[in-house]
Amino acid sequence: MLKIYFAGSIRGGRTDAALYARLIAHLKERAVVLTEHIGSPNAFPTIEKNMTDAEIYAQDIAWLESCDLVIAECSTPSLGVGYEMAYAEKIGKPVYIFHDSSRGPVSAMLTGAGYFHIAAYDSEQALFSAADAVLDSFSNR
Ligand code: 6IA
Repeated sequence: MLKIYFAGSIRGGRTDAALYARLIAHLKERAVVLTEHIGSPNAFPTIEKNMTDAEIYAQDIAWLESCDLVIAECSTPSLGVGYEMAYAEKIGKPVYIFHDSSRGPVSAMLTGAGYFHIAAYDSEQALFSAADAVLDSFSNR
């Protein structure tokens, strides 16, 4: 099964946590999501309590190295997600970035890099359809 590294804001702000959870559930119908905790309603701060930051970093880097593709929801800006995007680019993983069109453009460091697949969506259904199209393109490879 396709392995997806899903990236979404944790310490950057949990405004979109419920949306991450719904998107992750949707992706899991067809793929393995290595980082499904990102959508957990309690991801911050309760479930951090058993891991040091160094352990979190090491685990996430290992998952990034082993994934087939990265999907990031970037409507809430996050330093950690930005770091993961740059890391994924350096190791050549395909990265698909989605953001809510009503909440402004994403960083020029992402749009300007020329590496990332970036798509704005105007409804949750549009987001799911766009994600489905990404998965379709991988299953047909
Ligand atoms: O700067 P941020 O915290 O917003 O960065 C969020 C991104 O960094 C996410 O895409 C995650 O992949 C990664 N990240 C940040 N904190 C954690 C974390 N905390 N666990 C896993 N990935 C994290 C502890 C929660 C865990 C024990 C379930």
